[in-house]
Amino acid sequence: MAKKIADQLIETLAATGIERIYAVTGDSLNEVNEAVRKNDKIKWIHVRHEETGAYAAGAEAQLTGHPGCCAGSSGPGHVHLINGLYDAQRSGAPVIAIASAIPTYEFGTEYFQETNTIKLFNDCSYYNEVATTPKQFPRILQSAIQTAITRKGVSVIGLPGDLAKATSASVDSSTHAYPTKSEICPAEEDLAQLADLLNKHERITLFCGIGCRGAHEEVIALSEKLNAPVVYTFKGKMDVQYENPYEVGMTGLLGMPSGYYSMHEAEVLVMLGTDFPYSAFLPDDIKIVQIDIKPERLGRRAKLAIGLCGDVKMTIQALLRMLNPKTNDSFLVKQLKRYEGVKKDLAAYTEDKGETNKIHPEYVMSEIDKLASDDAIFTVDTGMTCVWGARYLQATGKRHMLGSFNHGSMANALPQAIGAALACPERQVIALCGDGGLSMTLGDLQTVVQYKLPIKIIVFNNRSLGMVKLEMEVDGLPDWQTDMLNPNFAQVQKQWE
Ligand SMILES: Cc1ncc(C[n+]2csc(CCOP(=O)(O)OP(=O)(O)O)c2C)c(N)n1
Repeated sequence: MAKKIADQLIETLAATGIERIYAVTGDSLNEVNEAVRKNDKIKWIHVRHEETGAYAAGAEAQLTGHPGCCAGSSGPGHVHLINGLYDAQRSGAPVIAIASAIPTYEFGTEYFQETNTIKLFNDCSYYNEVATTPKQFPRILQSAIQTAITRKGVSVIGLPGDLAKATSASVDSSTHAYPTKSEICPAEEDLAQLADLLNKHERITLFCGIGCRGAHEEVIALSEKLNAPVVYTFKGKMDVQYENPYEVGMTGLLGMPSGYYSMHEAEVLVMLGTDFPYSAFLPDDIKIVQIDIKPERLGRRAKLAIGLCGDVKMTIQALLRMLNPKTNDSFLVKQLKRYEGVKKDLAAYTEDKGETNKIHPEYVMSEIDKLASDDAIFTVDTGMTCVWGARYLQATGKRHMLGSFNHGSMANALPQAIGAALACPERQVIALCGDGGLSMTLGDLQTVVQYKLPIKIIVFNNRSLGMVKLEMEVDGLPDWQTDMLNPNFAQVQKQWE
């Protein structure tokens, strides 16, 4: 029997290794739903809000490195995907989004549920096309997958309902994608210039981002050779902090004085795999070096003495043999001592002060850190939960922490936990939610129940939009419209079970 376009789509996605499509079915998406029903390699995950599906697909991609997939039906269905897709795009998560659409013969007539998906998704994707003919579809699909996996971001395929049920056609171009892996290292003479700079200065600090993933040993070797304190970003924390005698904490809005001063009291700051967006926290009177796999990022946060394009692991491996080991460790010792003081101050918030009917969130977070398994996946909502997570959840080398770190959207923790629990069923998943955040995607508590996902959901119920309340206080504004009347969240979940 002739294959439909919808079947061709699902077979190709399955062959790419995609195991789930997060979606809410309906109208033009029903053919895709039916194709999934007939295919035993791929599952339909029926979320209650498409935004949840996009976040869950992004979480899968961030944890596994393989593309995630989500879908939304015509108009409002795919409009709902957008916040999660922005987050995936900003997080470097390969995600394929199927935006099903009105029939091709109605395009441009202000038809029921009509949107222009190319205009709609342009700012949150690397690839964004609408297929209109059977000959064109497999080429668009292949390009979408190829782009998502190589550029690490979102690809959107507009799929009109009439095309989804049309008979597929064969094409001469490839029907599958080619995952690529390149080894990128700066040129020898550029590394020699960097080595010369580092050999000439005494006080050097490393500032490590998520680009240091997989380069733990190399980062430690570099800091050891240079007696350099290691500061890290929130995104880099889980990959850098553990078994690291040189770490002095984070910097930035959620950071610590030890991280800040280690960077500001240095002579040279080496930024490794970080595009940390807050320039105000970077020193402007010392030499800054930036090494990043994406050369377009070089210099956009600070004036650089040297900017190099390279993979962190390979670059450090090549650099190490050019460096003279430092003998003076006074700068490092000073920063580590300051960090000890910071850790003591942070621990003070977790002490039991004997108060009744009050649980301090710092205490809760530090207890969660102790109780969580060695390879737990934490998801943290944007808001104060991020602050407590940044400070009290410790890296082990096997744990992961997901948040909406670049897009900064509320209500990410529960949806990301759903993706994490489905993609990594053998691992403990802990969603750390704000009450504002959880309320936004409350309906998807039911997705957790429906799929029997063993997610531990903790709600930091301060009955307010806490972080914004704080922002208002800091800005001298009257606190206004931040209080919330909440349900008993545990009861909500129980009633639905
Ligand atoms: C979708 C969205 N809306 C608004 C904001 C602005 N914002 C940032 S944090 C925050 C408060 C979060 O409140 P809650 O989830 O209760 O967490 P808390 O800070 O109280 O821990 C708001 C409104 C945002 N980042 N994202």
